Amino acid sequence: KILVTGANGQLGTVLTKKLAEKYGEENIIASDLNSANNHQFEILDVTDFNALKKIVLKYKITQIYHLAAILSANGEKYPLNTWDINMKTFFNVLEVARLHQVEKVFFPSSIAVFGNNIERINTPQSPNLTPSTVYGISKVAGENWAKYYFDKYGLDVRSIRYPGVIGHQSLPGGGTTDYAVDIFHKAVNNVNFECFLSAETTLPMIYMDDAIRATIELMEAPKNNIKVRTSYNIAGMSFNPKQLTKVIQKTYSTFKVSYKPDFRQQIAESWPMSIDDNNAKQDWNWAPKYNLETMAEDMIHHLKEKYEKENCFI
Ligand code: VAH
Repeated sequence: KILVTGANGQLGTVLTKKLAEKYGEENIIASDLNSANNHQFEILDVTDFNALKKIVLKYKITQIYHLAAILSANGEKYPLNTWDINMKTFFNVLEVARLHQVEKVFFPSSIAVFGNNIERINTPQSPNLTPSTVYGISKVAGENWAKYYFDKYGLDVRSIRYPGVIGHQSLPGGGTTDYAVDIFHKAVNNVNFECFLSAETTLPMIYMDDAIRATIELMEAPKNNIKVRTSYNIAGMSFNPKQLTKVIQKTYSTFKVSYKPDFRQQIAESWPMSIDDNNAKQDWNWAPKYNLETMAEDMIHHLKEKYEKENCFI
C-alpha cells in the first residue's frame, strides 16, 4: 500500500490519481492537512510523528511518496518555519519507514538545490551545492539525509530534482516557477498577464505528464540501477517568459504580457537555465516527451475544455 503526503498539492493531485489508476484505488492512501474526497483519504499533519505512524500501521504502508512541503517563494517569507516544516516532515517519514518496514520512499528535490556558483547552462549532476533559498537548503539537506538512510539502514529512498512543473490539472502554490502555469490560465481567459519574472529569465521546466512519468519510472526501476542516492537531475525543456508568450500568441494573438519582477527574480537568477540529466538517462532510461510547443498546445487544449465545461471564465 502506498501513502502520499501533500496529496492536495500541485504534484500530489496528479500523482495520486495516476498511482490509483496504476496500482488500484484500494492500494493508495492520500493525505493532506485538509480533506479531499476523491480517494481513500486521511487528514495528516506530517510534522506529527505519531499521527503518521498510526496511518502507516493502520494500512500496512509499504511505500511513501512524501510531497508535503513549502515551496521556494513562500519559504522566503517564513524561513525558520519552512526549515522546520520541510525537515521535520521528512525526518518523520524516514524514521517511520526505518522502524516500520516501509520498503521505498520518494523524496522530491528541486533545481533550487543549485545556487549562485554553478554553471547555469547544462548544470551538471554534482557541482558544489550552495542554495540561495531556505527551500533549497532544506532540499540539499533532505537529499543528504536520503543518502544517509540508504547507506546506513538500507532504506530505499529515491529522489528527483524537479524543474518547474507545468500542468493543467492543478495550481502551484508559492513557487518561483508558478508564472508558467498562471500565464496559461490568463491567456485562455483573454486576460492580460503581469509576470513577476523578467522577459529573459530562462529556467528549466517540465510538463506534468513527464514529471509524473519520471517519478513512477524512477520508483519502478530495479534497485541496482539507482546509482545516485542523493537526487537525480532531470530535464524537460528550458524557456523564458518571452519565448513562452510567443508560443501562446500563436493561438491567442492579442494576448499581452507585462513585466514586473519582484523578489522572485533574484531566486530565479540563482537557478540553472538548463540541466544535464545524463545520469537519469543512463541509470533508468529517462527521456522527456514534451517540448515547449507540444506542452503549450496540450495546456491550452485542456484549459479551454476545463473553462468551457465549467462555464466559468476568470
Ligand atoms: C518552486 N516549483 O518554484 C518549485 C520548484 C523548480 C523549483 O521546486 O519553488
